[in-house]
Amino acid sequence: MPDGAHRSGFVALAGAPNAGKSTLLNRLLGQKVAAVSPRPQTTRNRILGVLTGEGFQIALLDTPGIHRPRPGLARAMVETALGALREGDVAALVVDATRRGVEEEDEALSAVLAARGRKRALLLNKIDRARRPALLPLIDAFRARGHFDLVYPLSALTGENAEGLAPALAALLPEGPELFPPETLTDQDERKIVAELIREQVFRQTGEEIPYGVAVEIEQFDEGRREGPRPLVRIQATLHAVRTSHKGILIGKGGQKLKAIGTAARREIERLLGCPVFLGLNVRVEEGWTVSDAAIRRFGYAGAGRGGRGSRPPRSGDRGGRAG
Ligand SMILES: Nc1nc2c(ncn2[C@@H]2O[C@H](COP(=O)(O)OP(=O)(O)OP(=O)(O)O)[C@@H](O)[C@H]2O)c(=O)[nH]1
Ligand SMILES: [Mg+2]
Repeated sequence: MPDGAHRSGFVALAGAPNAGKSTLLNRLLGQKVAAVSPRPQTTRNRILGVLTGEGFQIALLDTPGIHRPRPGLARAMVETALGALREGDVAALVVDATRRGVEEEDEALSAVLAARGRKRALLLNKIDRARRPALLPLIDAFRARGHFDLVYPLSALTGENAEGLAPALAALLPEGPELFPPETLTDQDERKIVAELIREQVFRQTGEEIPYGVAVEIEQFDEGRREGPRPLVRIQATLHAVRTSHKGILIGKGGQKLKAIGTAARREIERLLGCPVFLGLNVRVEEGWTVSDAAIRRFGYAGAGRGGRGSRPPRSGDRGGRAG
């Protein structure tokens, strides 16, 4: 920082589904820790990424897209995003700059503006695809609805103008020491990232409502041979489908679909782990899990902030998660 003070704090990346929050997190960290897909509502958890630079440390929180949710998994996801906004020193609204204007019901904008006492940043993403003349009116439209301490256009995908973002965000943070050891990259352990990389391929390779009903569970993560002369990590994972009819689609004719998901996921996992991987996938049906509080918790999608426990009694639709 120019004034020589060390700055540190939390920056919550919030925005509508598909705005590019997770792409931005991966870009800023220089490593893929969050799943990215062309479909909205890919991210289900808060993901911490730590960016340690010259004179600053930024704790970035990637969050699920904020939208008007129905009960169940979607509601849990939006609550996770709102919780992260309350924790951040900076509430950063990530906006798809190719959009025409501020939509009347921009839930993400309202949530960011409601984060009182926080600094606010407007990050206009996807400028590689936006029409330049349309950017200023778009910025004006957002500014007319609330104050932003920083307005920053960039492309998380191509990296255009991305370099200056970290120092610009750091300038909004309070003075303070590092919050994490400088080598920290994320709070997601390898197993968790692996599960997300598999789920990402489900999002990329299946259509309609299929990916929204899938949770991925790592059953086995055997790294006994990771350091050996012929390194190999063996991973066994289960895709939990919300409906019996989805199971067949996930497996595909002659197992083709599951094979394609597994092959693409394995490539990403090998890049992450830096060694060859055996990936075994199987599909199980966990009927109705997306509307079961117990199952949502079991798959790790609830209680992202404090006090996420016990606030609601079990409901009759709750099957308690012993299916399959
Ligand atoms: N052209 C372009 N596409 C982008 C950019 N950033 C992200 N995308 C694409 O936008 C889509 C959504 O990206 P994500 O990073 O998954 O978006 P998100 O905001 O995390 O979405 P949710 O997790 O669903 O809320 C993907 O297809 C990305 O490749 C960008 O700067 N330019
Ligand atoms: Mg995301």
